[in-house]
Amino acid sequence: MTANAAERIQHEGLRAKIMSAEQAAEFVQNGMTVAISGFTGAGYPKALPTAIAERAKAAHARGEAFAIGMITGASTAPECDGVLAAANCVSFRNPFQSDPGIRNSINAGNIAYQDMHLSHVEQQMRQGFYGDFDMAIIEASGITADGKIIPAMGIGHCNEALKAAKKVIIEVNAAQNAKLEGMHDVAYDIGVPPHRQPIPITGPFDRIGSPYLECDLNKIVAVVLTSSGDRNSKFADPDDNSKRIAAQIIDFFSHEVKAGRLPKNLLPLQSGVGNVANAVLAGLLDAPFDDLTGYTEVLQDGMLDLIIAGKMKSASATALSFSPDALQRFNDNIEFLRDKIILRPMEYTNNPEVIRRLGIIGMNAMIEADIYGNVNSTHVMGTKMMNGIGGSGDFTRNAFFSFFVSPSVAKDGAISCIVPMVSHHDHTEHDVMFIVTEQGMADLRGKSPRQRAKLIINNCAHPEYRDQLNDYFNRAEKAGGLHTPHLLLEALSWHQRFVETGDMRIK
Ligand code: 0RQ
Repeated sequence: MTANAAERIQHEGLRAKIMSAEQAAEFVQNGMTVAISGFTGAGYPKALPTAIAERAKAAHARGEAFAIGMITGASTAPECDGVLAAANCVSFRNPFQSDPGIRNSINAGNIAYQDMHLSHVEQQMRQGFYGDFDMAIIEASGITADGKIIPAMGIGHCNEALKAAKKVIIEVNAAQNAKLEGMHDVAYDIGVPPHRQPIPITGPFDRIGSPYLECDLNKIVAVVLTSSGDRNSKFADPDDNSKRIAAQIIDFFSHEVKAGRLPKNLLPLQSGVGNVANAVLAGLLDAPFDDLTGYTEVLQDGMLDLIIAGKMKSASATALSFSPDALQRFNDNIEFLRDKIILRPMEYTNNPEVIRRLGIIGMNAMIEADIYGNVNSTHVMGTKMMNGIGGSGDFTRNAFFSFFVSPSVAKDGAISCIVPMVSHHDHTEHDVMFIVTEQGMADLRGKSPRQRAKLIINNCAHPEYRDQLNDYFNRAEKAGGLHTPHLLLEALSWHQRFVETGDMRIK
């Protein structure tokens, strides 16, 4: 990796547009809608957000308004979402975030946040109801002599952003490995109904596009050079709960292979964000499955290690989101990995058509599930936004197997992650097939609501909450029951009790 980012820009005309982040930020005006690259802490611009934040602070100091609407691929990092939120200059944000600063501003009502399925983002950008995209700010790892853009560690919505935006700023980051060139597969023109065509991905590693992003070069108003790493958050080492969750899923896979319902190398795996999801993949390292494949949106440490260990033969994702150690392993092994990892736009990684065709095994973490199998992935106590639904709905609804995983309790046992009724619905009982906690697993396939309730309470809930849940369910059945027994006035009382007393347990 070179320290001279200018060497990464082979196109003469674009070299002439190199300027400082502060100069480039002058193109960003109050009220603009800006598409910004970045997906789960990878591939986000490192310098422009700070320069825009400084512009905003100066404008605010003069008593002038300065705020932008901001559409990313997914979450970015403190030096993107964080600095912009701190400067109070984001009016609108979608589709997914995880930075504490922006989360607080969203929950305070200062940012209008639209939490949405990632597979919808590019399609909705094309539909035009966001208005014009004034600017796209895209991180790249280089620019070829003919002006093609070599993406960085994440693609997300970059292809659509470059197409939709009136003006473009490219940040070329020399800290990104130059050997990323060739690992991407950027397909365009999914088409608009009624002329949309099938996406020709019939295996997780099919290539259907080109390794480069492209745009009208006349739209590029600035090229900014940077040299700093992605967010690269460290994962917690898998704890006992995560290991128990992983072990149950792996046992279940063995059972399904034996029953002839899964091939020996399973089906392409999708794994969501977070420590538990990553731990499940770590568990597969020692499991008796080989030639695994991945078709996921974010590829984290667990999947990388499966590939390096020779357990997984290939994986497709839209972003690489690694801890610092895993990034080192990625860079050390990049020659080996180059023909085993493919990075695509999120419209393809998360496309329901492809997910259904490939028969993905979707594994996502949740905040809470209710006794009937509805899942809340996004809202703490029904009101506080955590991160967003991200791609969990794209996969859950369309997967061959859809798992939701979580420890059975949070906050030292004061919160049960199995509740009578979820305080916010992201995934309905119709889509959720398996719930797994460290206590056990509930296989909800082919079960009625009452059958599901018994399984979820007795297999998945923490023993401290089982009697309380059974008591709720039994009283709801006796009180008239019907198809899905509930005591409506009591259904959300567990959350209310936590809000009032700091504990869901009835003492
Ligand atoms: O709080 O941070 O204060 O300690 O939630 O919980 O158990 O560490 O779980 O890191 O795996 O994240 C659902 C948020 C889980 C994530 C969620 C508290 C708990 C802790 C984190 P602290 P854990 P994880 C593809 C898939 C939606 C998007 C998605 C997520 C914190 O997985 O955002 O799946 N998913 N995308 O204490 C109150 C409860 C709680 C609770 C846990 N019931 N009530 N707080 N916590 N359960 C990727 C993309 O789409 C980009």
